[in-house]
Amino acid sequence: MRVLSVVFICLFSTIKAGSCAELTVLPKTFLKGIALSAYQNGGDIYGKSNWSHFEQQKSLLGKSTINRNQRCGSAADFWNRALDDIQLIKNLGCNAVRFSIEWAVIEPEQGVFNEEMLNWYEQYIDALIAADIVPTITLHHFVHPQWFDEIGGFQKEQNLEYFLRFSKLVFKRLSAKVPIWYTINEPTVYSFMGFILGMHSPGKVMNFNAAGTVLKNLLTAHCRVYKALKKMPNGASTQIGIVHQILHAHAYSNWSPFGRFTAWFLNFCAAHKQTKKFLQTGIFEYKIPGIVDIYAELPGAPRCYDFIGINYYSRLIVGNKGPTCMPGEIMTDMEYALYPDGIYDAITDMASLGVPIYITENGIPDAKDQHRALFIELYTQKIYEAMKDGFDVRGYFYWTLMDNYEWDRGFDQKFGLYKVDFATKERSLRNGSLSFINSFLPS
Ligand code: GCO
Repeated sequence: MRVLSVVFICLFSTIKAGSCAELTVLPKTFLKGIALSAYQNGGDIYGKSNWSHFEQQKSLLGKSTINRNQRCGSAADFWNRALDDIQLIKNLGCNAVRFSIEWAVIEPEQGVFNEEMLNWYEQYIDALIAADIVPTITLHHFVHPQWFDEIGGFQKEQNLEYFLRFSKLVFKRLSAKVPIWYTINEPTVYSFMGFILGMHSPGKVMNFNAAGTVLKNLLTAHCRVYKALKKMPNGASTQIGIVHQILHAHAYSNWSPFGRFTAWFLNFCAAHKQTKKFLQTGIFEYKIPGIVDIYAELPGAPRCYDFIGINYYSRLIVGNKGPTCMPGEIMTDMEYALYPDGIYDAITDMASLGVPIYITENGIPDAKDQHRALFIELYTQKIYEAMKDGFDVRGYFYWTLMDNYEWDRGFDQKFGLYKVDFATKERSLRNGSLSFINSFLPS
């Protein structure tokens, strides 16, 4: 049935967009990769990060915030198996990988830098390059040293200097070998999940002032890091950008005031509009009358990115008593359905910033491997379509290589192209992943 629907979709898009074959012509420089983050794949070696701290914390109700109290531990054992896993990345036909440098591992104690782990990263990068895989680096992927949070973390603008110092140190060491750098992963998600929903570190609930301040400071940090790295050796020849998540909420019915209010509220907190405006104009406004009023200007912001990274999964449908999708849509294991049109819209939306785009994350939680193939086919098809329509998409990074620690969800959400048996850490390719192998084939 699934095969039939894929054939049908292909025929349909043939009529609409020319021919299926035409869609496979790719620029030679196109990056096809997988995205991962070191903590989600390997945990925190020294137990000195905000997340290893947060995992021990109880919520206001006295319970763990993490689903079934699951701890990240060594996750899929990234730190021991990363070199062997390069072959798995190769087997998928990738020519790039996005991974994070864990600040908590490089600077577990304030001002003490871990030379051994910098060497480890350098060896990993060398091995990727030797395998013809382009390494691309995220400097902050939700995780940082606990000491940083103890002095106020991103809530205090004066603390940004510590993130800047770490970023410069890593860039100095690795930039000769790494052409693409992402300063911060999903500032909006960090702010929303950590300071409004309380489901991510540091677990603050409904603190709009903190959420807005942190978002402003993360965007400011991005700009400062961008400017500083650009001035360093290799700065001019590397591409530096930010990774922004797009997840719009829509009311199930326009007739439902509750649905419309919920959608508005979620969209405010997800802060897409505020972030895009900041990147376009340098003006940051985070305002709900009577609740929060934050305003800041950073006139240089529109010149602070060489590209934009988009993380796109789906949209949220809210205000319905039943399933959180529109009738007939296919659900993933999270609260969202397959919605491939959304990735096209996300590209056109962010293209107005006037810089190239990388899809830095896209993937499906699908434990039974029922919809993975279809998901990948439909979404990658939409990206091709956008490229054919002239949008400058330079790469696609699938989330993720293997099953990972999905923050407050623990290990239950299965995003991996490879399934991980967490008892033995053994990896096995999922059937649905074949469609990733067949996507973005070099022409
Ligand atoms: C995020 C992150 C990833 C997630 C992925 C799947 O969006 O939260 O960048 O860390 O694991 O997006 O939800």
